[in-house]
Amino acid sequence: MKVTQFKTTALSLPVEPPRVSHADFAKVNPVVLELMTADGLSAHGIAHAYNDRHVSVLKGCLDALAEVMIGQDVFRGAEAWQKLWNASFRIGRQGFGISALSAVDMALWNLRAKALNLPLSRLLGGYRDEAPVYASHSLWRDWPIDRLQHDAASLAGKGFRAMKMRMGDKPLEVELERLKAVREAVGPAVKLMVDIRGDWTVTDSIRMGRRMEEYDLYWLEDPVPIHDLDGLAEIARALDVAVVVGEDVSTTYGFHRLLEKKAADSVMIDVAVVGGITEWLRVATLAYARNLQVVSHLHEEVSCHLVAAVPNGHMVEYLPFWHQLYTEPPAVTNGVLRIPDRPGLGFELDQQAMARYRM
Ligand code: SMN
Ligand code: MG
Repeated sequence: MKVTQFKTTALSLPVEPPRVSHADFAKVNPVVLELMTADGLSAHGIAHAYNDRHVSVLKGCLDALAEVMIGQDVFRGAEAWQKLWNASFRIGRQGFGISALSAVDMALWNLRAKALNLPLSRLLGGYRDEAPVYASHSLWRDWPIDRLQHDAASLAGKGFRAMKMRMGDKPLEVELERLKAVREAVGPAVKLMVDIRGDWTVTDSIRMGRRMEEYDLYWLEDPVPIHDLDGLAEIARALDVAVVVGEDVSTTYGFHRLLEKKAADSVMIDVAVVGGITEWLRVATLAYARNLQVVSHLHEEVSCHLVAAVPNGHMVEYLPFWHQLYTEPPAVTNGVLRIPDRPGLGFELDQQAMARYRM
């Protein structure tokens, strides 16, 4: 079975309410890649930007890499990945270059699972048929304390058993007060995480990590910038609370360095940053060899399959950005996302919505 055609569609979707974490974003720009075969099968993968002006660059990378797949045997996945990797040399192996490669790899896996009439998670490993999620679509940096408390309690009321707050822009004492307020709002049973997006120093992180243990912090994410692997290792060594990093790390090579340095207690992998599903699974195996769990970053419609496929899959990040694009978007019940019993991703594009948001 060979790839005969492809189509890329650039979209512009509102993000409501606008999010403030490390950067403000009120827009998300998915570029959807659809791969087609001569037998009439088609399957999609997604890459995204957060800015209307950036999207043509991303679409250009995707068009250039998808082109390489014309005539590709769908069931020669490792060969396909290597061809994409070779072709990405001048396009770039970080940023939009690797996002584009990732989207092509995603679409290929989706196509394979559809051709075999299997849910993707089962083709990839089939460890279980559901994945626990954590709520990541609320509790932003600019929420006042009363809104933090209200939204945290409401998430817990909807059945979320884990949730993540954003921090990093305020004085440390203020951040502690905010964590305390959220802990009070949700009670002791809910897992609470904080994401700093690299805005603290090593000293801040160690001091704060220790004080946050009083509020039973479940993990501390990206306390310092990802390029400071020595700093991360120092923080991970000093703290009892788990240090989780990896959302900005691309390829097995990147994660190999991170793990060699012992810069993480648990690894976060973004399927659109790491190099697609092929590379996500390789990194999960690297982590498995060190008895580390893996969590996903974004893309819950793909990530749920990945976390459910591997024995060290821990949790799926739930941060819907483009649910409007699916006829039946991923739904969370009691803090768990059930893998659809449908072929491939099992989330199909709504072509009317695609037309509505097309740029
Ligand atoms: C994050 C990263 C990119 C976009 C939105 C949010 C954040 C997370 O670091 O982990 O969710
Ligand atoms: Mg993060």
